[in-house]
Amino acid sequence: MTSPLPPGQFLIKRMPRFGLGRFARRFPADPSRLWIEVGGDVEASVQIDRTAFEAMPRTDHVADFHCVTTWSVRGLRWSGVRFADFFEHVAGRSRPTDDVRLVVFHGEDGYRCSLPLEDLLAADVLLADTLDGAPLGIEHGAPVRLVAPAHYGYKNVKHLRRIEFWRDERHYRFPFPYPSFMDHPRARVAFEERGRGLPGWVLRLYRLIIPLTIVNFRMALRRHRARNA
Ligand SMILES: Nc1nc2c(c(=O)[nH]1)N[C@H]1C(S)=C(S)[C@@H](COP(=O)(O)O)O[C@H]1N2
Ligand SMILES: [Mo]
Repeated sequence: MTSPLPPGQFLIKRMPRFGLGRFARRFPADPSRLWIEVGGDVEASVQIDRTAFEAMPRTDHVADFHCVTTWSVRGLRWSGVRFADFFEHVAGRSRPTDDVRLVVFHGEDGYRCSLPLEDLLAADVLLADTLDGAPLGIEHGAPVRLVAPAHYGYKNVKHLRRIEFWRDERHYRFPFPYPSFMDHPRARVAFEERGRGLPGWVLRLYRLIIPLTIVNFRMALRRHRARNA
């Protein structure tokens, strides 16, 4: 695995707990409870619990991970359900309208992000519940997170609680108070689609906030663990 890193990225050894500052202090109430609601432009909403999730075909996938702020980690070993298989299962039960094309992922911490359905059907896109052979911890998105390695980290929503299928963008907004330029509709790492309306290399400036963000997220996790000990 010595292929060059994508444009503007640099390598770090260990995956930190990371995200937008507003979500540093928010955690799932019960990270062991797998419960995903499926809704949007569908005929019927459905709920996926652990039993339903575990009945779907499982896949392993090794991938690098690239945060939009320019850090990357290599060779993460995820396992879970391929999004395409999940979609086939839920589409059968919830019957989305034929023209859905946008999927919105909601985390229990209030974070949300969207990707085109077409991008999510790629074979390397997973709903992952394990990382490097162990159940996903709260730092990396328990109970289940999206893993879409061709897209920047911010599309890889953690603590999944709700997935919506929509015909258009009307029902979606990047979480307040973050400006929409921070959210590219596809955010493909290979094309440096870091944000919308600005060349990707300009947003390499995000690099400046990495150290503070890592410390902020680490301390918030430590306090959370102390409170729940
Ligand atoms: N629910 C939720 N998902 C999220 C975030 C978040 O704050 N909350 N941050 C995103 C960002 S910006 C990144 S880089 C990755 C970080 O994943 P990690 O904490 O496992 O390293 O999660 C993404 N998914
Ligand atoms: Mo990120």
